Parts: sequence; structure tokens; C-alpha cells
Amino acid sequence: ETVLAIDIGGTKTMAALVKGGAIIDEILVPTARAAGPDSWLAAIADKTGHWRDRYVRVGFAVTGLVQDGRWSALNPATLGIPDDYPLAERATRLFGKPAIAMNDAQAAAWGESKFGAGSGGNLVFLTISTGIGGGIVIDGRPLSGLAGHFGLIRGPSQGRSPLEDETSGRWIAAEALKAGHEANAAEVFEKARQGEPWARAIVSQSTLRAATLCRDIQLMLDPDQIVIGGGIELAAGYIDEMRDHLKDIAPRLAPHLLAAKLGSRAGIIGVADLAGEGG
Ligand code: BMX
Repeated sequence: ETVLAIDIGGTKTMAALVKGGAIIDEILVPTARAAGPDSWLAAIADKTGHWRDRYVRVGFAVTGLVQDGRWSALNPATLGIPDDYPLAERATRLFGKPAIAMNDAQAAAWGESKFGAGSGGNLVFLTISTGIGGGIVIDGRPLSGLAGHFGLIRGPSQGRSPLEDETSGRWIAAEALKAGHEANAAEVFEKARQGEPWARAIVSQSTLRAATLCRDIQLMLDPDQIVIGGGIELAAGYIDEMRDHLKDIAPRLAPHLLAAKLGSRAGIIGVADLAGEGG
């Protein structure tokens, strides 16, 4: 059955019609960050109005914490969501079809595990985007709640700021600005590829922190694979650079890093599959 799947991220919102793990139709709009959830939902309902007769269920994959269909920000710098917003309930009413909601990276972990880079076994998914999201699939089941919120981890030396505030796409753009360059994360990657020293330094810090995170994840969960994705179009070379930072680790401790196969659509495809099962 066809599902309307919606991914609300800190920067972009994607809506798609999905059937059997394949995208039939899709639209992409910027997330109006300051507008708030009522208007995000209204905008999506408006933009997808012409699809109304084509789907039977709705699935949301969103940045932030989702518990029992209620939505909150963990890091309001990634996206400011009011506490305990009743997302599943409002969406069910607005779209007139049964709706489920889950975290974006947890949905993406499921998508990659079933339709993407996964090859059976336990999998961790990591997205380096506006923030840093994560999802865990253990014994063929995606974990929910706080599980996998790796971007919120704080190392003892890190003081008050979460890891994503010193690693993610948002951090990369802010560092570029500090260095006197107005550029988004994708542009910083492009400059790094062209060999600009300031851009290479920023990317290298980001990849070192992401690589260290993967090393820690391996010790915590010992997954068979860690799949890396993210809205910054996973800049060619990002994973290679992570691997480079990990090259001195003893092989038995080394995480097995793989590039995501579904790109920025992993969350959409994952949540559509789970919504299609009836939630
Ligand atoms: C943050 C957190 C996670 C999310 C991750 C990636 C908020 C609002 N979000 O760690 O729930 O999975 O960012 O989100 O607290 P994205 O917007 O970068 O895709």
C-alpha cells in the first residue's frame, strides 16, 4: 500500500509517496525554521494536497525526540520544537489518514537496514547533517526513544556543548564564517576538495570527531556495520577521511564503516515501511 512519508529536518523537509521501498513522487521544501510545527504541517498538507487520493497512511520521520507520537527538541539549536507537540494526533486529523511519527535517524537506520546498505546483522546509522542523528537496529528491530541520539553525547573534556555542536553541518558553516568565509557545509566541502587550507582544517576536525564517535559506538554496541549518511550530500571523501583517522586502531576494535545507499531518502523509505505495517 502507498504511504505519504514526510521527513522534517533542521534545514529541509521532504515529502514523498512511497510503495514497497520505492519512491513514486517527491517534493523538497526548506524547513521554515522559525514558523513552528502547526505551520510546518499546514505547509506540507498544502503542498501534497494533490496526492490526497493516492495514499492510505502517513509516516513522519522528524529531527528530535518522538515518544508515543509526541515530539520534542533535544537540541533546540538543530530545530526549535515545542515540548511534547502531539505530532501523530495532529497529523492524523490534518491528513485524514492514520499517521505514525518517529525520529528521522531511527527511521533512516531502518530504511538502510532493510532497503539500503544493510546486509543483515546489527546496524548503526549515523547522519552528519544539521545536527548529528543516529539510529540502531538490533535483532531486526529499530530502537526508539533516546536510543541512538549520538549527537547529544558530551565527552568529559567537552564542557556543556553536545558533540553535534562541534561536528555537524551547522558547526562547519559557523567555523567557516569565523575564518572569514560565508559558506554552507556543502560549499566548505567543495573548497576542501579544491585544497583550500582553511576548509580542509574544518573538515578534518569534523571527520576526526565523527571517526572517534564511531570507535566509541563500536565499543558500546559492537554493530556489524556503521552506515554513514547525511543531508550534506555526504561530501565525497568524508568517509575516507574518517577511515584515515581510524587506520591505527587494532583491527578487532575497528568499526566497519559503509556509505548510506538511500542518500537523503533513507528516513522517508524507513518510516514508510513501518507506517505501511500499520504502525
Ligand atoms: C539532533 C536531534 C536528533 C536528530 C539529529 C539529526 C533535535 C531537534 N534533533 O541531534 O533528534 O536526529 O539532530 O537531525 O533535537 P537533522 O535535522 O540534522 O537531520
